[in-house]
Amino acid sequence: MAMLTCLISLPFALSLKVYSYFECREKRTDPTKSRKVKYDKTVFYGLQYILNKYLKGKVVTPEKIQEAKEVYREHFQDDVFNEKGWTYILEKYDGHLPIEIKAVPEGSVIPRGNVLFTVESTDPECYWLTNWVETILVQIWYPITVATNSREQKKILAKYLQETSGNLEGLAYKLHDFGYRGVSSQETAGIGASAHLVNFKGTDTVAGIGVIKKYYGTKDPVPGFSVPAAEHSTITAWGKDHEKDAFEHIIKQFPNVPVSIVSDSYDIYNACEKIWGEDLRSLIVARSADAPLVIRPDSGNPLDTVLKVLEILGKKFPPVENSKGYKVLPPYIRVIQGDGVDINTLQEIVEGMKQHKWSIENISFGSGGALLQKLTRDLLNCSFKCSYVVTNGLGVNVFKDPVADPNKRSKKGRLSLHRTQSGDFVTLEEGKGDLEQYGVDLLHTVFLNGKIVKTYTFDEVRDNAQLKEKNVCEVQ
Ligand SMILES: *[C@@H]1O[C@H](CO)[C@@H](O)[C@H](O)[C@H]1NC(C)=O
Ligand SMILES: CC(=O)N[C@H]1CO[C@H](CO)[C@@H](O)[C@@H]1O
Repeated sequence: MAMLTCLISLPFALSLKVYSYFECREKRTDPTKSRKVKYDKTVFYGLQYILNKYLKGKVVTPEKIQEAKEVYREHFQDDVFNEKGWTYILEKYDGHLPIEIKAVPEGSVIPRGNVLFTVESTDPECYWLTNWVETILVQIWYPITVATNSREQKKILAKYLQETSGNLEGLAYKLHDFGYRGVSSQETAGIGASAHLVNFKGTDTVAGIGVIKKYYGTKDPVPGFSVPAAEHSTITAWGKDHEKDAFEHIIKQFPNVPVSIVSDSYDIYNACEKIWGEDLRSLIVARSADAPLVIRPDSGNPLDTVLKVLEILGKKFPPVENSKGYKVLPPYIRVIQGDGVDINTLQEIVEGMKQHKWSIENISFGSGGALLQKLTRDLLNCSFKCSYVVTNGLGVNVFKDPVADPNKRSKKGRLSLHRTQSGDFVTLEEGKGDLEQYGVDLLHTVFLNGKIVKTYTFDEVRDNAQLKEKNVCEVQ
């Protein structure tokens, strides 16, 4: 498919270079469909993984050429495979790809509509390679989208945490990744969980830790943490009449660390009121602030359930009022809501808690499918387009501008990304960035002729994506 696109759209045999770019197209405000979350900016993350895993080093071999040739012949019922081109790469470059990729630093938070990376062929014989790598590179939409959506949720949490407690303590642990089983594959789990960890530190999707350690590296031994937790079978296996015994057994097993216990196997309200609030009360109040009981409801309307659970717990374990005038449960007891949490319900729950005068400092959230899987490339309009070619030694700016959708107009010519004096980002088209007045180009060469020439540690990625105070105010 990629090969056909480039042969059909760029058929000039004398083309010497093809230059393409990736962006998350700017959304235009459509008053009829105003989305609650605007996603004005995106977190650039995940290119380093793709380059390391799929594009660096000797990726063309005689065996792969042979195999592709056979598959293509059957697949297209024609000999369209570019055997000569691939053999040229194998012989001249020992199977390394003669392309250059320039990108913004990983973790950068860039407004939609700006160039994020560019790809160009570096050998006139291999002008066709640029569009060959398009499909795999565009898969970066996924880590970008997970990291962006997770960061928007962090903004919401930061805003309400600040308002209801006066500080941002514990923010990095407020949204825990519950998504492992809800994703399509092991690879998706690794990439998606690592993208969430750009913003947060709580995860049960341990595959993300492996991805970060292998492809980025961190100063800490691990970039994400979790706590012992009960799931339904560890409660229900005791039988319906023994929920209390199950609870008691688990909290006694973990006296010195936080322990999360799912409490809705039969009746979450009864569990909070009678079992936790009466039968086991003395065991709970004896726990320290470092080893609280974390009660996990897991069914019902998320907002109603959270409010009712807090109200019941508040009667049994009287809350204190914090400096901002919001109620906080005692340090030995917390709540985690991990069911039905997406960016919209999250906003509703924290708003509802605020209205009912509950601080969000001692509640946290878990999110699974909505965090890692319920996302598509359309959310941020991620796209890859050719903007410049050199043919017969002559550079030509190219672009598309479809009559049916002006939003899909693409950029022209060589591109560069700059910061203006007011701190905004601007993409310069048609090679204008070469003029000195715009300051340095923020796109750096990360890949050149088969080698990765610039890398980022996960700590740098996190630093680049960090929330600033003004971001918290962006939440409506
Ligand atoms: C982004 O994608 C959505 C969904 O496909 C579409 O409705 C919208 O027009 C696109 N916006 C732009 C700027 O391409
Ligand atoms: C009163 C109370 O329990 N406060 C705790 C709420 O959570 C924060 C952050 O996890 C703890 O430091 C407080 O002790």
